[in-house]
Amino acid sequence: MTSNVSRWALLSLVLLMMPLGAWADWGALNMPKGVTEISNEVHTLHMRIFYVCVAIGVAVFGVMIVSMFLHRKSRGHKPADFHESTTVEIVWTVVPLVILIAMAIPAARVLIKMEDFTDSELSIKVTGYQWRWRYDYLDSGVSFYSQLKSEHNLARQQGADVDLATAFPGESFNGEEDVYLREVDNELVVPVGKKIRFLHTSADVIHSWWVQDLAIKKDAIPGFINENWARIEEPGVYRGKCAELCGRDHGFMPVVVRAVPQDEYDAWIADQQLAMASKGDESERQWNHEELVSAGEQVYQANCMSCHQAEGQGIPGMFPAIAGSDVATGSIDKHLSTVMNGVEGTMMSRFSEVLTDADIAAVITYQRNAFGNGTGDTLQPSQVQSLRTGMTADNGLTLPSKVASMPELNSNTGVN
Ligand code: HEC
Ligand SMILES: [Cu+2]
Repeated sequence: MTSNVSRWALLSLVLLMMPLGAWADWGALNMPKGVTEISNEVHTLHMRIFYVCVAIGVAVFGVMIVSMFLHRKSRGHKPADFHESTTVEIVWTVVPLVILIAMAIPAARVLIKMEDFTDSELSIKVTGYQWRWRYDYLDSGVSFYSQLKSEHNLARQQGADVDLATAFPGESFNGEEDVYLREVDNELVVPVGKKIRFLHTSADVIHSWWVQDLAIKKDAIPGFINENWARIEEPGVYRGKCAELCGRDHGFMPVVVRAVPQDEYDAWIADQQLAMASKGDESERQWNHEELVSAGEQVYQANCMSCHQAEGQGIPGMFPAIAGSDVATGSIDKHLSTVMNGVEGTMMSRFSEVLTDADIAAVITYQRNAFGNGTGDTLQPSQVQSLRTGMTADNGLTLPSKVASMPELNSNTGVN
């Protein structure tokens, strides 16, 4: 009997030691410390409560194992048969209560700190879309969309067969460097050392903006604004993703936050403002056909190619071809309204808010002339612009008249 017991004891010991082999990966398993004041406090809290749980586990299971061992039947032990011990009841109510209160106090302190948005130095509105993020820097007027980089989007459509070495020559996706499906076209650039307030909302379904290193995971709910803040202490690139099942492609809306020193940030903001201002001018001026086609190719590659494919051939049964498409070779009104408003209930989303007038004019001109479509048509940014502002064409340009009177387009700009 004794040898039986010791054999079991030995086996259990060996089994208990086995996870130690995985000890080296503990850092990857555990919650990261992150790079903000709050994320560090969250981490400390997490570790402290984890150790409390470990201590309780060891104590409870220890008492159980020891008493089972000492009071086993083979030693002739007789069970006690008392009822309603007031002392025991008080002890097992009071002890957990004290432990819970001891854990709740520091946790509440961190929660209150998380909700304290006073003295924030910068506000960024984060809006979720299927499937991209929009960032509005409320203090400087800079705003843009951020979505999965188009090369990654194209590669993922090859499914499990994708050969990353061919799709991304010269790039290796290993360990920490594994950024496959985690890169975006436009990164969220923020200054270090500043208290940044994030305002989370959504334009369609519920999303969730999750960046571990900032200890932020906040639901983005249409019609609501959720708040959060972060003061990033170290410059660097911090990655995250949408953590809500927001539709078919919810796994493909990564977040990339690039934290830079203040002077670099100021320079970046100035660049963005300049770029935005020149985009305004871009829609005023007349473009020539070649300019539109080549600009359109860029827009197409960044925004349309992932579905309609590189040669405009589409994916049969999923995404229609642009090559020889009735829409892209037929009436320009229909083409424009398809791109501006999307097609309700399909994957073709509305681009009127995502793209500038120049982008829309360019991509339409491109689609009407590339892939053998050869219509020879040119659409000017100013035509798209006047459409948006609900104007009709008295500027001598031929405006697609049907589109101009579409109520949906006009209400979009608030001009009815
Ligand atoms: C997420 C996938 C997706 C993306 C990205 C996308 N489209 Fe589409 N597009 C579709 C689908 C799906 C349809 C078919 C809609 C329908 O059922 O009528 C479509 C239809 C079209 C059509 C009409 C084609 C036809 O013959 O019916 C045009 C033109 C078009 N898209 C242009 C664009 C442009 C321009 C862009 C980029 C700015 C773009 N699309 C980006 C999915 C996409
Ligand atoms: Cu989402």
